[in-house]
Amino acid sequence: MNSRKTSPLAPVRNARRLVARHLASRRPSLALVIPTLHEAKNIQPLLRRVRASLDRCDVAYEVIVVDDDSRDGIEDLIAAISAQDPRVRLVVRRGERGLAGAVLRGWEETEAPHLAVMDADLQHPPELLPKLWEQMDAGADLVVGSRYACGGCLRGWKPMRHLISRIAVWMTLPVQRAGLRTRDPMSGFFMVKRSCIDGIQLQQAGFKILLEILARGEIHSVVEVPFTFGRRYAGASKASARVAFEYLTLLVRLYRQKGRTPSHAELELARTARERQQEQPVSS
Ligand SMILES: Nc1nc2c(ncn2[C@@H]2O[C@H](COP(=O)(O)OP(=O)(O)OP(=O)(O)O)[C@@H](O)[C@H]2O)c(=O)[nH]1
Ligand SMILES: [Mg+2]
Repeated sequence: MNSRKTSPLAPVRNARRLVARHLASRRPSLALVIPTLHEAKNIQPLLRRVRASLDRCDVAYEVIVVDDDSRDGIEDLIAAISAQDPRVRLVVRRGERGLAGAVLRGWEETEAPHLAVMDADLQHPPELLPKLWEQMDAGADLVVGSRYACGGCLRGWKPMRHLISRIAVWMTLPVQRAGLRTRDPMSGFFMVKRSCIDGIQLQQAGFKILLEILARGEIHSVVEVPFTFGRRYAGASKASARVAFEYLTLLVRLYRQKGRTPSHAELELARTARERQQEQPVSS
């Protein structure tokens, strides 16, 4: 006789697992990448909230955590979650570092037509994901979770960090395209259509991947969704002098390339011409 007692919650858990497996068999339309470096303490609460939020949206999604070989137990934590919900998976990069590179690697791992990114330390509220998706689904090319849009704010920052951040944003104005400017071009919380960045070689170093997408992507519409940037839940910040240096390097490169990237108006003209060509009847 089997003397092991089964938990009364076991049928509920099994049913949840079956639902997750069924949902995972759908082709993902949205892939959310979460870059991690020593974030094991944050990953479980984060993934719980991310899944609860995205489950409320009518979208087939997957979550790809890209870890740079932290060796802090994150592999086991994610293996346990993936066993329940195959929509969550882990990619470990060995011998590589860099937030932007990790995000690009995660996006390479998926064929989803909509790509997203958020930090792992819960400074980006997972509960905002449905709002971002709503705008994507309505047709925006790029949707930015914005700390500086009307209604957004920063919690717990020292005045000096606030000032530096404001100056850094102000320095991006010349490289942002007129008509497509966002108030938070350095946000790490956004969604973008894959087709807008397909074929563009983006910089692997540094933190500020959004700025480069704004400056070089084939973007026609940007929507900002305000949010409150909270405090890190656990663990230590990875922002450093090196990150600031990499930001300045990127900015200099974008200033130099400015004349060579099409403006918003030029992109619109090219799109209209393309649409007209497609509309023309094929003559026999
Ligand atoms: N894979 C990978 N992820 C990274 C790397 N550097 C940072 N991250 C992740 O990128 C996200 C943002 O890093 P944070 O340290 O939170 O940077 P921040 O939010 O600008 O700084 P704080 O406000 O001080 O937290 C977090 O999820 C980090 O774990 C890296 O080299 N590789
Ligand atoms: Mg952070």
